[in-house]
Amino acid sequence: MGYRKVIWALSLPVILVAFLLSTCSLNSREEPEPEPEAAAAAETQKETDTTPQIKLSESMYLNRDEVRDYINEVSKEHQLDPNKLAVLFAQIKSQQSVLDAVSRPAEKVLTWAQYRPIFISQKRIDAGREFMREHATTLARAEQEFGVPANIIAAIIGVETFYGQVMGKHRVLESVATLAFDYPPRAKFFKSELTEFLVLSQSEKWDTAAVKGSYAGAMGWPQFISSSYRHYAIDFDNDGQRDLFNSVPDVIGSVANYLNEHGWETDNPVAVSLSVSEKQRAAVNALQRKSLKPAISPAKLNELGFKIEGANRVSVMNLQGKSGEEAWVGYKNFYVITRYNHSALYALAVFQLGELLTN
Ligand SMILES: [Ca+2]
Repeated sequence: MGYRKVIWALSLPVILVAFLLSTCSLNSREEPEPEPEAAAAAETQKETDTTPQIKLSESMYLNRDEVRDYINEVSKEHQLDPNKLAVLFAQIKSQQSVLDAVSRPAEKVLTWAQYRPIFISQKRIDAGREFMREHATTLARAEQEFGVPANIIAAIIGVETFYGQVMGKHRVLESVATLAFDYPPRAKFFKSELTEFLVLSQSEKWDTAAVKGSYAGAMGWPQFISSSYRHYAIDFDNDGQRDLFNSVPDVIGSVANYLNEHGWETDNPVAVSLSVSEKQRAAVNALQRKSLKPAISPAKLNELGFKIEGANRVSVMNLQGKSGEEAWVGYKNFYVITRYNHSALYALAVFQLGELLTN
């Protein structure tokens, strides 16, 4: 085994050539045994090497059984070229910055008082109003077709990427592979997203290694992860392509389609703040649930003296705001926004920014 490992780790050109000439390397859990002609080819390759130099110490994915098994499986299952995949995986390495970022998402570590000003800023409000003016016709068309208000669509794009200005600098292939193979708590999810990305990338004819996004693989103006891109992105400017990186109409239509598909209720409310007295506080706090799903009957709130109407079930949130505790009631549409990002803070930021864009 040791000897074979040495062979396998000899140099990247050796690996690639051995790999390209010997497809059986992907069909076996064993370390691959370079075939004689492959070894010879590799020797020649060394002398007249024209391939880009990649430091082997930084590119170990192809050395790992689980990665080769993955390439083998995914290529069979989705008719992807295993050799092309191997070349792609030889170009990437595990990213510590991605592992650092995934373990401390803002939604998990910040209070509402800390989270809110990141997204509800005068600059983001002004830019959002400008965005709504500039794309009024498209937003109106999306609202008409999908029943989602223009200001909510604009607010999501504003919160996600400051209206297309900050779309992420990580290579999606590399960051998602890092999370798939080096972040055990969410390995299953990110392995599935990695596959979605490889399939999407092929069907959209992207340069797979070059596509950029967030540390978690979210892409374009609306930061769709690959599975969302595949299932919810639409061509809203009718040019025959779904392009969430360059086409604002496609972005607007896709966000509206996403919310619509997740159950947006046209003309129904999103959230309302509760003015809670000290006497009511404990009873209101007791209605908060861990799940974001609307599960509380409004009657329970109304018994406490509130007047909540227009829903069978709502959620109740108590958040640490700038001036103390803030209580909020979330409707089904609030829940739908959390399907975009599973966080009450996120949905409340979208809702409040949206309100400010129309005032
Ligand atoms: Ca398009």
